[in-house]
Amino acid sequence: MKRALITGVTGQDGMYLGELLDREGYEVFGLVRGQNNPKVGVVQKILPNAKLLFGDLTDLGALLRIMDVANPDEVYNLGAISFVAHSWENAGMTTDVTAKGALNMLEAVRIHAGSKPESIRFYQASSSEMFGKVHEVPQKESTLLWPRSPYGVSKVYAHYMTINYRESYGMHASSGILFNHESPRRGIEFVTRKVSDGVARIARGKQDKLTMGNLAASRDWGFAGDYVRAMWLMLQQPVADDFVIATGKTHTIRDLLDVAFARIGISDWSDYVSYDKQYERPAEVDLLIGDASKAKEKLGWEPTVQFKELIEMMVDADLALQEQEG
Ligand code: NDP
Ligand code: GDR
Repeated sequence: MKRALITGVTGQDGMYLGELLDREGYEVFGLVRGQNNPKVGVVQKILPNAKLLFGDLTDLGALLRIMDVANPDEVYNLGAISFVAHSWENAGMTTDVTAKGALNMLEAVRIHAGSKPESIRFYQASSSEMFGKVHEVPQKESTLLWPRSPYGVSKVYAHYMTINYRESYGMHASSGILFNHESPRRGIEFVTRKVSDGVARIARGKQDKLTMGNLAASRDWGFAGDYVRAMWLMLQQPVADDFVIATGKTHTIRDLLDVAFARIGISDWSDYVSYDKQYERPAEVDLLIGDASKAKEKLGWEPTVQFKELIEMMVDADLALQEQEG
């Protein structure tokens, strides 16, 4: 039975990945931070077979202890401060967790693997935010990185550190440059879930309006369930490498509002959406659209869920949740 360690198991991707690895017959270990993490109950319900280990990405000693307990064949480093807007106000902490946390994890894997650095396969959760002020459309693995936030800068550090450990120590370390991916498990702070939740509340008469920031930004949105499959496929390759994972289609926040409101029968949402400057960012990433042809060719990976279906799935899930809550 293969063993896998997931950092960030309490996050959106951690839960989907844990389910996939469980189906594939792995023994799954998940890193959980904090002394009383409120998401433990949810994870235990979704991943009843997973073993939860307690520690923090900023604590190398804890990570070394966790590596001893889990003794994994594969490590998926998904843990991060992942909300871009939050990263300006918490730049130091974002650097400690999202950048140096990845270094700590690479070190823990390198030290645990000893004389066989290639024996543990490592996945780093890199991001399309590394492209930032884009220098090429669409963005691919070789596109110049120009991050626009403390989060993006931290991800660039972790990305190059992963490549550096592969080149310096011969580790089987891969980076997935994943574009935005969403699901009903997406955190409420991110724009898709904020909209699906808000629209469901408006439909149920619990909320009057949605207050939003920049509606002109474009994102390449896919489904998280598809994207964790790409992570796993990367670690099944004989040689470690870096891959862009994306749908190749881009939509604005306005398009997102169109689809979400249409799902509850509202075609003109202008009366239901207001603007607040607080949701604007000090520097914006205007346009993201990925070219995942390398992943298609080498991993056989393709997305199965398109934008409209994804947003409708999220609105339907939030409508059901509102119904349950009464
Ligand atoms: P989430 O924000 O849902 O999950 C982040 C996870 O990191 C949570 O489990 C969180 O724990 C954990 N974490 C935060 N700080 C620490 C810490 N100090 N020590 C240990 N764990 C910590 O993110 P997603 O699931 O959406 O994303 C997974 C990864 O992929 C992240 O690294 C993200 O940056 C990256 N990514 C995501 C994309 C997306 O569109 N979703 C696209 C590209 C990259 P807790 O629950 O306790 O807060
Ligand atoms: P992003 O996701 O920054 O792309 O990072 P987010 O959903 O937060 O923002 C997407 C775009 O929507 C605009 N926007 C708003 N965003 C939020 N959150 N709230 C609003 O009210 C709002 N109004 C407009 C933003 O300005 C932005 O342009 C996500 C995270 O999952 C990262 O961890 C990951 O690396 C990248 O995707 C790829």
